[in-house]
Amino acid sequence: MSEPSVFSRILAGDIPGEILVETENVFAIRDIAPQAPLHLLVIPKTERYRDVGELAAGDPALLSEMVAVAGSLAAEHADGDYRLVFNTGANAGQTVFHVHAHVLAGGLQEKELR
Ligand code: DGP
Repeated sequence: MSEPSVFSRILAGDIPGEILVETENVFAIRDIAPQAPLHLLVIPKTERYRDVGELAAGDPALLSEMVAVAGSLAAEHADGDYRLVFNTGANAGQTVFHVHAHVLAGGLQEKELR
């Protein structure tokens, strides 16, 4: 059994992190290194899926729930418009192999939209 991911440790309260929303299946936190005025992470509670490809193949309803939660958070914390980013693979910048969606919003600047 591998070690819990950093996100699971936040959910468990083992390391600090504000949980903005929690449902039966997903939760959301602020990214520790924000790249936009609003930068949240929406994360499934299960660590079973490493990336969005695995998640889409294995549990599309869970992926759908993540998208819905992202939209609700963007409406609650920004103007409702948002980017949803899934870094997939180390060469694309993925560092945590517990699938998560980056929600970027809040008056994005041109450099954030590239
Ligand atoms: P990615 O590069 O797509 O795997 O994104 C991982 C993100 O996780 C990265 O943007 C920074 C964030 N992150 C890593 N460690 C922590 C942490 O301890 N707390 C919080 N809030 N975010 C973290």
